[in-house]
Amino acid sequence: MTINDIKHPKVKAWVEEVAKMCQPDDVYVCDGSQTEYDRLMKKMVDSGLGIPLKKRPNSVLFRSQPSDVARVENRTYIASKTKEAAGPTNNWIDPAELKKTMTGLYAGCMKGRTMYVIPFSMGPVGSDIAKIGIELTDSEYVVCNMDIMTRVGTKVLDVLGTNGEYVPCLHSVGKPLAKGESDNGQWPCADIDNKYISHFPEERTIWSYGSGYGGNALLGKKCFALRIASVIAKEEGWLAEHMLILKLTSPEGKVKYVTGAFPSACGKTNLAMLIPTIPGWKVETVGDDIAWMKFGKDGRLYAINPEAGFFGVAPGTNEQSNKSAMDSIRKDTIFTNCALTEDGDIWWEQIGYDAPGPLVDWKGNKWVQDKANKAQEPAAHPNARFTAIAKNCPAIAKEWDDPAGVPIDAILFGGRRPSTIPLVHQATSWNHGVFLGSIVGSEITAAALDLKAGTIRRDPFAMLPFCGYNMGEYFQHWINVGKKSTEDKLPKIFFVNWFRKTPEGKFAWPGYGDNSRVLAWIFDRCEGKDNAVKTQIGWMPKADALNLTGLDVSAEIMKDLLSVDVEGWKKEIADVRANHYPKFGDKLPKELMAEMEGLESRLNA
Ligand code: GTP
Ligand code: SPV
Ligand code: MN
Repeated sequence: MTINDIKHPKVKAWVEEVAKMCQPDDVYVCDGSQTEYDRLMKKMVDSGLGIPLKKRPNSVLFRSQPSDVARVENRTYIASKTKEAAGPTNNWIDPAELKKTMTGLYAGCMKGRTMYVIPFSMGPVGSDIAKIGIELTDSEYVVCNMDIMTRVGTKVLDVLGTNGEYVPCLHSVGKPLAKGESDNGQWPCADIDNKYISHFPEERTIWSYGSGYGGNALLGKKCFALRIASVIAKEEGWLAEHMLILKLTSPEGKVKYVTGAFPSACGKTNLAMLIPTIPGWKVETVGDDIAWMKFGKDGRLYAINPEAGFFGVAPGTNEQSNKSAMDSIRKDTIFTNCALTEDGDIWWEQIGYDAPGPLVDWKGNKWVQDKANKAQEPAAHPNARFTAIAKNCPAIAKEWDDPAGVPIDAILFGGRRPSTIPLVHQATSWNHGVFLGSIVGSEITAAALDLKAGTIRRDPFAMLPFCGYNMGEYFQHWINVGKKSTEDKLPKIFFVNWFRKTPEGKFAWPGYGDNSRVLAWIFDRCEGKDNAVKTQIGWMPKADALNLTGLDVSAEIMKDLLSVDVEGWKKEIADVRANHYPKFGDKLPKELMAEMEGLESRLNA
């Protein structure tokens, strides 16, 4: 389709204006068809960017520049009119200044390339809950990934009509081509100091420059469905969250729906696709990364997954840890920064078997596995990813794309915490749960490029990199949401930690499928079963309330996992009081201060 197929005058004018600034050779409007996807994929294979995988039908491997493998948090901006609106945890630049800088970068940046117009819907096309975006990009990789991750094409333009609302999303890799030049196997992106992932919340606009990586470039995902949507959600009284959504069915056939916010690379995809190790239980996937939750007429919170695919962490994914993900990526998948085998398949660390021979690693170099060398560089980047179609997941729940959403019974918070935080505990009220969300901390993972992996940082609600406004106001919004309904209808809130370590530095809890044991306890809590004791920090499992049949964990370790580490918690709260909460100044809700003081006095009693 061409620009003249756009019937929405405002969209058309904007596309023309951007084309004038970026000067692409062509403008092409995406129809979202398979033919279009195949043609663009072929173009990338021909230019040496993509490597078709003989072992996986319709699947292609990409290797990015080593500087473009993850989100860049210190190049991500919330350019609200005031710095205060962006808050203490976001990078802020005055919007006029940022636009000036970026307009300079955008000038002529698409020369030698095609500018693609991607009309996309977050949520089922045409449903009340869905929101439309239009991404302009000079990257075929972005078009193909957006095709999988969102609903793209003509049908979206039809819904948009001549005056529908949309979020304009502008993206360029920032690498114009000279006449006759091709990418020639070189992943196009700007150098690291020239990347800008910018959000203009008042205008509901996104401008991204210089990166081709997922979270920086697939603008429907973190930029729109979290940063911009969180601003809209605050205004409209709902929640846009970095959460998985799962459907949990008990052996009796009863169903509960659970959401969970864990920071990047902390286990959302795995929990959403879990295969229980306890008999009779079933987990099905509704979403693995983002949840939009709105109140139904019945006063309950209903969640939808606004995405249509999974952009999942590859390393650690194997038949044991996540069989459903392995099944989802057998075909129709885009792999990024995984290693390549000689027979045309992907490989990564902890894929469940040794490298079947010499590999080409994610940097494009020959790599021979040396198991004796514990310091060997990994063959796949730790943040290597797969982009897979949700419908290809065998564990997908039948209601995964129901525009009505699913009623949420429980919300989990968690992160990678080697000590202090027990395997599971439950908040005693909504506000206590909001308090727990506000103090989430985690060891930093490889999902962001510019942070030091391994150190612990606070990542409230797993939203630190994704909240589009002042985090103190975001806390208040969560408190306010609780006032819109009653405790019996609101989801119960839990804090989980699959990542406790033993003194030897091994994971104390086996995790993955065994997390179903914790989910079963949570299910029973939601049923009102008498399976918990009240402790200083909240409700915890009564002795024998957690099903441990067949579990290979010593009684001593289980005791550690399920008791209150009073001294550890005192340190935790001292850190919240001294270092975390003061950041929010007078934006910190008084309810959270009260929760913190209550916990302090219970720990000191
Ligand atoms: P994003 O896509 O970055 O938002 O991450 P995510 O929260 O969906 O994380 P994901 O489920 O992809 O897990 C990231 C890493 O954690 C993978 O390497 C997993 O193998 C590992 N992991 C997931 N669940 C568990 C668990 O229960 N225990 C342990 N030890 N590791 C886990
Ligand atoms: C995350 O980092 O939380 C992701 C991957 O889910 S990205 O889409 O790149 O943000
Ligand atoms: Mn994520």
